[in-house]
Amino acid sequence: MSKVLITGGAGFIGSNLADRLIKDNDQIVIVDDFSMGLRENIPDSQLITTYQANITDKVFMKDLLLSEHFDYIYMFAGIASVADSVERPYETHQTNQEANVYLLEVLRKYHLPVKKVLFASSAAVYGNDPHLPKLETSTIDPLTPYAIDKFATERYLMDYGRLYNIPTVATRFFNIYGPKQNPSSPYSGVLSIISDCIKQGKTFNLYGDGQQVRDFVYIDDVIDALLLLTKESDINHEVFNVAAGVGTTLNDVIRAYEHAAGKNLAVNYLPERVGDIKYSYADITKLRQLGFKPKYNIESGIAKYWQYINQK
Ligand code: UD2
Repeated sequence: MSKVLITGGAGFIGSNLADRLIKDNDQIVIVDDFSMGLRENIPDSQLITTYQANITDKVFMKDLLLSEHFDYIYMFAGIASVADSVERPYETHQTNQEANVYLLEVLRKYHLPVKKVLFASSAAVYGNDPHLPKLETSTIDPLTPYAIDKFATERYLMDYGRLYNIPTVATRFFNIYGPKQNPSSPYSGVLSIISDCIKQGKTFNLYGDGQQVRDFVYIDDVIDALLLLTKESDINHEVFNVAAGVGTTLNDVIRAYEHAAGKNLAVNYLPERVGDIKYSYADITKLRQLGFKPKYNIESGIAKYWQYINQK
């Protein structure tokens, strides 16, 4: 039984992690401002305490860290929309970088003992470099405030880790999909939007020709990776790609979804999104070397996701 903090715990990844951790009888504290996360995502359990707060609230965060003494900290809170970071670079920076550095600073200043701190970074740090697949050692070219903040926070995690002896690790997430992903924004994960369209019989707006490639990874595999990097290994001060390690075109994803749902998706083709990356997929050798083995491919992952969506 551990004491765990999940910032952004009402969001897609954080709430799925909470689902898994309550099975270990962990005591979980969730901090979320509910800007994208949903209350209904949080499992109903006495093991969970939820605070509606923004991670930029320094007084709140400091008091929480000093009073609770967490074993594991998962830093998932953030403004997830790349477009939003382009519109509001300074404000999103406060959340996506500054607040995270402050959390590390409290750990350092007060010598708080932690077993592991994990930060959720993104494949966005690789930018548009054409070399594929993306390796952790590939060129870094963050092209937006979002990507810059993700990369800078990664570096802070690594440096606070090494300089002040705090066990830290960062994950570069590729395209995660599965239950509890909120489809409400145009910048929500494309599979949550496709699910919503298929379920409601709505037309899907496809930006580009559908030949763009992404590395889609099912949420259960991501949770396995997170546990591997925190509770199940002493790996420290390293960055890992978290993906399935397979590139799939958006057209193939749609075909797989139609097959799983037994329904056709109405598609409206629109021009490519400005700044959209054409090809992105990961080399996951580094994570595999720790024992990671994705259980789902795109067909089985979508089939499981559809089962959930259809029953909801
Ligand atoms: C993902 C991350 C983003 C950032 C980026 C870094 C998600 C949700 N977003 O963006 O935060 O880390 O990677 O590279 O994981 N599309 C449509 N119609 C729609 C929505 C999307 O055609 O209604 C297309 C979109 O133009 C893109 C593809 O689907 O080509 C995937 O879009 P996405 O927003 O799910 O993910 P991505 O890779 O752009």
